[in-house]
This record gives sequence, structure tokens and C-alpha cells, in this order.
Amino acid sequence: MSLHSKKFFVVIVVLLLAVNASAQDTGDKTTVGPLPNANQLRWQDMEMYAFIHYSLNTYTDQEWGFGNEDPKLFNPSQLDCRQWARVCKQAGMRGIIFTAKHHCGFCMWPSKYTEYSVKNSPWKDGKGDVVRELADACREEGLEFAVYLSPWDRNHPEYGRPAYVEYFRNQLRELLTNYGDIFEVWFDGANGGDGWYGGANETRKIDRTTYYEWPETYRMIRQLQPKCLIWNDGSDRGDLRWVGTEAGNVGETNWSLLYRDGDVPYEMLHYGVEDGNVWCPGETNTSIRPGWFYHETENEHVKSLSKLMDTYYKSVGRNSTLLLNFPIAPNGRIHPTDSLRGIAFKKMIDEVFRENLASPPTPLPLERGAVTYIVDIKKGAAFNRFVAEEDIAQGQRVKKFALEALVDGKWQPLRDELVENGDGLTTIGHRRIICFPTVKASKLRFTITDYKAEPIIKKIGVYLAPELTADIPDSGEKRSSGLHYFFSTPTQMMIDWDTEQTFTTFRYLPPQGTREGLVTHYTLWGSTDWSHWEKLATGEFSNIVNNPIWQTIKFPAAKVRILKFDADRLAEGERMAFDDVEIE
Ligand code: FUL
Repeated sequence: MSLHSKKFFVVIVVLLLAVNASAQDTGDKTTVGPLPNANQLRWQDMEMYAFIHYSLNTYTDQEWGFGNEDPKLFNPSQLDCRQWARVCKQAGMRGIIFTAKHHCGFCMWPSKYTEYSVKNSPWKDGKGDVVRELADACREEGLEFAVYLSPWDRNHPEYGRPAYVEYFRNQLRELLTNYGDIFEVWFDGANGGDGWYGGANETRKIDRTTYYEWPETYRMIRQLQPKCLIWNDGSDRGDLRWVGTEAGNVGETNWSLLYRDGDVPYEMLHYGVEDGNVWCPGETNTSIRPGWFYHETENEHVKSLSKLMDTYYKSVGRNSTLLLNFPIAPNGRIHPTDSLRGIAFKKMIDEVFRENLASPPTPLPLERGAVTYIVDIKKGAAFNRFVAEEDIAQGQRVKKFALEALVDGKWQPLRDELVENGDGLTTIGHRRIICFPTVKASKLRFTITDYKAEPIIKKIGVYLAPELTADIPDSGEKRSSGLHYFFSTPTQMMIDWDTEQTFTTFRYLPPQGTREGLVTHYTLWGSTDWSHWEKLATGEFSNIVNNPIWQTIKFPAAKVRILKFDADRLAEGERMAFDDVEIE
């Protein structure tokens, strides 16, 4: 035995003894906790699948329709579900979840329970069915198919009363019986309260914990589609959970467990809970553009390849799946920029994981129960990614681990460079990818330092990802930097000009990374003399809390010298905050 190998041997023995000793000390390492069911296991292997947002919003340039938009607006000239399916497949997506009905209530299939659907649109003379065309296209491309059905319906006159729940269930039954296998149902929890509601034009509040009678609906789903997974961020635990943000990342610590009962605050959504009593893994949803629906103004803001890779590492690489949204443009197709970016994304994933540099590739399965793995790196190879996978069919077990590279005979610690605090080397689960600066080393040491039960590692990999620079540079310059603005009260922003100006648009970029001071409801005023104020617009920023992107307020051309932006309601806190504003 060389001196080096002797040292390894001693280290491994010491580590094994240490782990054993601590296992005996705490006595709690034999509790694996709940296990996934067969549907959840199958779903986790899908890894990436697409969302498609398409509805009347596409024609009104909105994110949330009010419920009174005219069905006649729906008349795409080139609607082509096969193009959507092909693009998604080439982008590495294994299935598609389609907005069969968004909050506006407009149905993309000819439901027999409402007139507010494609059957009253000019498209195909009212004989079309987008759900059918997409379900068929998915099958032709070998993709799985699923539906998003918004529980909140701003069109339906009975929303808020028991009759609507019956209506909702009838619609769901149509979708679950007429379109073949459905792999997931997505019940969006968003509810802004106000809506058209058959002409009532009012605010309707419901109790999310009781109103929809989820247990009854779940029974129906289980009976009609036993393999279908339920995504629900409402009160009743479905099979999958939201990760608490639409930015495209889940916590680096990500347990696939939750508590069966009780509320699920952000921390639990984002990190799961170690001692949870139900298997409820996280699905990371985000859009390839800032918004969920298509807006021409966002054509320049399709996410860069480096941003998409960052999203991949922070979702699939953190024991989650990635649900990546592709909006449909008004002509009925995925915009070429989005499709090219999506396909480049898949190519880059393939490129990064092309060759496992662990030499010889780690034998599978690895020795059961071992806590330290030493991996030989192919001679002279440089690497910057580490992958580990647990056999989650047997539960999620690993709590904490260490990574070291042997450089010039010395073990050097590696840390997850995508994490701001600590080394980021916590849970593993289905797949964990650790990114670190490129290192050249002959060996890599992976030590599981803490675990709930004997770890069962299915795979280890070491890779070299090409360097990526952000391909959409951000100069960092604020659009508001040329404006003269001040706050007359903590919730009122004033902007003034020396002379009268004509404006039609006010844009607000909320603070990023915090809900403190984020404006959800606003009123915008204009004046030429500081004493007479004309109300230019008032309303709510749709979905701003979950997706804090640029918000646009359009109003009839107004000549003003002063603009007053009132925060009528803030998501949190007492002082309005903003990252930027722009007036045109
Ligand atoms: C949110 C909705 O309000 C958005 O419009 C979008 O559908 C997103 C996926 O979920 O909660």
C-alpha cells in the first residue's frame, strides 16, 4: 500500500466509524419516512415537460383575463398543435400540460356546459377543439398529455356558490374522459377575487380550504384516471407540490416530503420537510419568457441559454422536475425565438452530460450502505459538475454530504457555486447536480456525512460543462434614472416634468426577490397644475406576487406635467418599492 492509499484507508475507516458512532448516538437514522408511489416514480423520471399557455389573453395582451373578453377574438390563422409538440419534443420535454381553461373561464375545448368556448369563436367556424388537436399531436410525437383547469373562473355567474363547483367537476369529467390518458391535472390556486361573473362585475371571495370540495373531486380523478397525478397548491394535499416561486428554482435542500395536514407556507413549499409524513415532491414551474402568455413586447426577453441552464440545475438538479412554459403567439404557433432557444437548451444539456469522466464509469449499483465513495477521474480530465442519484423508490435518505477533489496530492473541498450561503451540499433525492469552478484532479471524494437511513446511491457522475456567458447582457441601467420622481407619502410616487408631455403607458418593475413594498393594486393620476387630477387608470397587477415582471398600464393619451402613482394595496409592508419605472 502506498502512503497515499494508507491515508485514504485511515480516512475512510475513521469516517465510517464516525458515521456509525453518530448513528448509534442519535438512534434516529433508521427512519426512512414515506415512499413514493408508482405514479410519482414514473413522473419523476419525466424530468422535463412543457406548459403551454394559450387563451383569449393571447389576443388581449393580458396575463389574467377578466372573464368578459369576446370569444370572437379567438381566430388564429395558423394554429398548429403539431408544431407545438415537435418543438417541445426537440426541446427535451416529455409531455405537455395545456391551459384548457385559464382564470378568464374561456374553454379551449367545446365544453357542453358553457357557451364561453371555442365553439363560439370564428376559428374553424366554431367546430374546432384545441384540446383534441393537442392531445392527438402529443400522441403522434410520443409525448404525454395533461391539462391545466383553473378553479377560479371569472366568467361563470355562479362562481363562489355551490353550483359552480358542480360545473367545474363536470368540465373536469369531460377532460378526463374524452382525451385519452392524462398524466397530470393542474389546479391553479390563484384567485384575485374580482371578475365579470356573468355581468355581476364584483369581488367574490371563497374559502380555499372548503369551497371546492377537493376530496370529492379527487375521488373522481382517481376513478377516471388512476395514473393521473394531482397538482394542487390549495389546502388538500395532491401528489405534487408547487415550489413557492415561478422564478424557476427550488431550494438546494429539497425534501420530497410534506405534512399531510395543515397550511404549507413558502419554506415548506420551497424546501419540503425532512420529517414529513407524506410523499409530495416539488415541481418547478417557470416560463421561457417573463410572462406566461405571449406578449410581443417580450420577444427580446426570451430567456438566455445560460439562464435556462441555471434553471435546469436549480430544478432537475435539485430533486425536482422542470415544467417549462412556451406561450403560443397570436398566429397559433410557438414563436421562432422560443423554439430555437428551447432546442438549444436541450442540445446544451446533452453536451454537458455527454461523457461521465468517472473512470471507469461508476459500477451500478454501488456497494450498499457505503458512506464514502472515491471516484477516479479519467486521466488529465478537468471537470465542474458532480451528479448523485438516490434510489428514491426506497425513500429519500441523504441529509448532508461533502465533496473533495484530490489536487496535487491534497483534498480540496468543493462547494455548490449556485448557492449563496454555506456549501449547499445538502439533500440528494432523485438527482442532485453540483456546479463548481473547473478543477483538474485525479480523484473525487464524495462522503455522505448525515442521513436518515442507510443511503442507497444509484448513480454518481462527473462531467465537464462548457463555459457559458450570459447571452443577453444586462447593462444594469435603470429606465427611471432620467426621471424626476419623489414620494409624497410612503405609498404615493410623484413624477414631474418641466413641460406638458403626452403619455399613453406607465410601466412598473416591482422589487425583485422580496414581497415587501410590492404594489398589487394601483391608481394612476395625471395633472398639469398640481391641483386638478385626472384619473388615468386603476386596477390590479395580475399575478405580480408570484411572477414579479414588468407591469404595463395603458391609458388613453393624456397631456400631463405631473403623474401620481398610488399604491392602493401592497403585498407586504407599508412603503411602496420598485426596481424601475418607465413612462411613454
Ligand atoms: C399562476 C397563474 O395565475 C398564472 O397566470 C399562470 O397560469 C401560472 C402557471 O400560475 O398562478
